[in-house]
Amino acid sequence: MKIYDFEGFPNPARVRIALAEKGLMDQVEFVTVDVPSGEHQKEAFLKKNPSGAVPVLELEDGTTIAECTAITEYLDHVSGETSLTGNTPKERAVIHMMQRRAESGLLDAVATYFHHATPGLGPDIEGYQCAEWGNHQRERAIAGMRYFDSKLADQPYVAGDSFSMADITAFAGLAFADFAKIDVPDDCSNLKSWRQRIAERPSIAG
Ligand SMILES: N[C@@H](CCC(=O)N[C@@H](CS)C(=O)NCC(=O)O)C(=O)O
Repeated sequence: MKIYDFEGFPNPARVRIALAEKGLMDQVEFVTVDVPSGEHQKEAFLKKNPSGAVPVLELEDGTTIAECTAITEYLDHVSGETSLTGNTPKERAVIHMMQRRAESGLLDAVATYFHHATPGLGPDIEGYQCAEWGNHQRERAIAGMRYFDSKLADQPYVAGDSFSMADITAFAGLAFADFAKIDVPDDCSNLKSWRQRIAERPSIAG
């Protein structure tokens, strides 16, 4: 299988963590899509993902799968026992719910701030910007951090007792927040210690 991505960017990082967690790194060929130069907006890549975003997984039969959650579902199921997306109906539902909260309320909120209220990827890439909307999303991201801090007061991982896709999304959200210069509030000690613990996982620490 191939992964089209740009190393170091937050959404590609989610899939790279999932691959490492599943021990699948050596089964993947990475193809760089030069996002800072706008390659993701060119026709050749839009045929693989009309959203013009990385990462994209391409299977041997040519099937292309975009969206980190869909790619992670595939990786979690293709290699035997699932470990990132849950086993029971309840686990699966809670993981998806918390993943979506991390995506919408943290990672995507930071991304919207970055693309709208900062120079983002530069004038050639950022076709439309609305600073007011971007700054509102910055506040949403900070509220998201506080939400996860409160959840992590009572449980070790974002979706409960086990590491999951929801932790990966929240971790990538905080990495993007660092890049976009949105600080985790000082009093979010649960979130900070969770982050330290997650950063020590071999899939991330290397
Ligand atoms: N919801 C998508 C988000 C993908 C995404 O936004 N990727 C960023 C890189 S971190 C991108 O390709 N951005 C290009 C752009 O915004 O022009 C996913 O889960 O894969």
